Amino acid sequence: MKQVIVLITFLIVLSGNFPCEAKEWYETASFYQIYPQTFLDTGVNGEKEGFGDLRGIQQKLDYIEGLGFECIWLTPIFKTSYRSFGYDIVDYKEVDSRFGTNQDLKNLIDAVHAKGMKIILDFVPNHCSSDNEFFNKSINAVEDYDDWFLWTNVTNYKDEDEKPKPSNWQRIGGPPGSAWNNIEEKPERGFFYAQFSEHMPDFNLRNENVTKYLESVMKFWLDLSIDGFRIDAISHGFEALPNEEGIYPDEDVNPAENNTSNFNHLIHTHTQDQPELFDLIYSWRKFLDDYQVEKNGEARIIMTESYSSNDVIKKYYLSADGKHEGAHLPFNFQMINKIKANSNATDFVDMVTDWLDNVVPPGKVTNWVIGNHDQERVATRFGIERVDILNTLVTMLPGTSVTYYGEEIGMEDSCAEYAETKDDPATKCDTQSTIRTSDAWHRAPMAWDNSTNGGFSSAKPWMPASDKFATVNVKAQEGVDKSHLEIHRQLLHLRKEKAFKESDKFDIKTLNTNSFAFIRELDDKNEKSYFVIINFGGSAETVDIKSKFPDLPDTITVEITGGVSEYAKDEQIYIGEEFELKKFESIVAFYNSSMNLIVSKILFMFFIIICVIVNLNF
Ligand SMILES: [Ca+2]
Ligand SMILES: [Ca+2]
Repeated sequence: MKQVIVLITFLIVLSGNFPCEAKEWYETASFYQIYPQTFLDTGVNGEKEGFGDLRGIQQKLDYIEGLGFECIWLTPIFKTSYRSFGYDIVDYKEVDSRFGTNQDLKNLIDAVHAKGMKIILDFVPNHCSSDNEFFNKSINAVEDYDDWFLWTNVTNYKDEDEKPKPSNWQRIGGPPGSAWNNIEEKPERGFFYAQFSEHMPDFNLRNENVTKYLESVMKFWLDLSIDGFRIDAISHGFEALPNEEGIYPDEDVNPAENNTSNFNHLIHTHTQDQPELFDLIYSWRKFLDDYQVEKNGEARIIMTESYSSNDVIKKYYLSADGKHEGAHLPFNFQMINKIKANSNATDFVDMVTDWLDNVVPPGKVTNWVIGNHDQERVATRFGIERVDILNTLVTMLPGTSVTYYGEEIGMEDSCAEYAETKDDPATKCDTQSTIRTSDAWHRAPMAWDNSTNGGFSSAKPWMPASDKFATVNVKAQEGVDKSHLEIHRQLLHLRKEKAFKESDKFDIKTLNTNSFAFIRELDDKNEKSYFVIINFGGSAETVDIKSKFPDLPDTITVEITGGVSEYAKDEQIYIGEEFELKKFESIVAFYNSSMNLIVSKILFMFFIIICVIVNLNF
């Protein structure tokens, strides 16, 4: 028997084909985030009105698939009051008529699945629209609905205008102010809590009827074949309970933030990441896992949006005792939080290693995000010359990648006049601060070509197109060597290679002040492994790669480069000595260290033979 085990081990080692566990689709998928109202307007309701729709997305599926994306995430498309563009939901089970119908969504899901891709929806459990019938019933204290939201008549705090409030809790969106609001016509109802806007009251997630309803929403869309949910603003799900006198606890003032109008002026110990939140996430995970088993199918996933600290994000993944699974993919916002235009190589390496070593539990999957509908676009934040670098980083690091629509062509933020601002928080700001506080700028129409409004719509778009659309658009870059679009396409297709789907070894190190590099290596050296070199800095740097990565071969072969690089595909780079990286240069190269493998195989065979000879009991 012992000899048989030795022989099998011997053959596996010799073949280089190590058995590996099959991965679920989400573990390596590349996600494409679409903001539907600015993607493509097809005139779903008879004529174009400058508002994108589901049929527009379906029309562009060949484009999305051709780029190599594997999953689409749609920001909310449900019946909305349009004050927060979809995040204020009036009916969770109905597609808003501007986007189309439930049947249009079903058609889109089927078309996505026919291409072998996945599609997930946004799920907004923290709050709904103040126009939602549930809130209306709650205002009127209709039986069983009176405590669907957080109501109180107890006031223990006075705001800056000496007006009594239940506590000092602040809202996030728009101008600074209390998160507690009144209904003028119903003074007897007292105050209701709304983290984001008085038009978006927070649900009382301790009410089982509310969580049962939310679960029914998930089931509704799962039954329509949706593959999962991105869960919005979930860190705000629960708030601390009032004491026996009904008094809500004030939050402590943050001594590090003197600006009282900044949300971080308070330390949000009572309104974020409350203990009950994690049990709710674990219950959703179990619900989805049960659904998967019931349907005998692939994973239905949840991605959670939380900008919380590392220790808290760990709990989003897994309970402390390891017994309860949480979100499949808690969003990793480290690139957004920690990387600035003046970040250096150490910042990048620390950001990546800290996340992988200290946050992601063993066996769990990470993800990388550089932008979304709440952030300045990459080209606006870091400069157009860094677009390829950041797209390379997001797609080549281990785990899943998330790309916000338009980043593949290096789109910039729009720059609308104040009068053209539409979102609720921004319209309440003064014109000066609006320029940078409005999220609408990051949600400009997709630039398809240089026709009217970038080809998004012949009607006036709800947000003006970026003024760069005449040159920065899909048509201008399609098929053009070293365009952002073609580089992104190459990166996404390369991601499908074994080294990225299954890589066994990842190692990232600084090379110089602004240059860093990482490897994606397979134990099976019959396959290609990859080496990614990036200079984030605005000046050339000389790097000595072999001193940091001594096991690399002296020569590696270029696969993909960013736009500034002069290296061509399949060109050999000699890294046995120092060489110069251009400013903003990024290089993805491959190598095959099968020679090293042959040596290790011989050593292993030798070890086995010795073991058999001396008849060790192993
Ligand atoms: Ca439309
Ligand atoms: Ca809440």
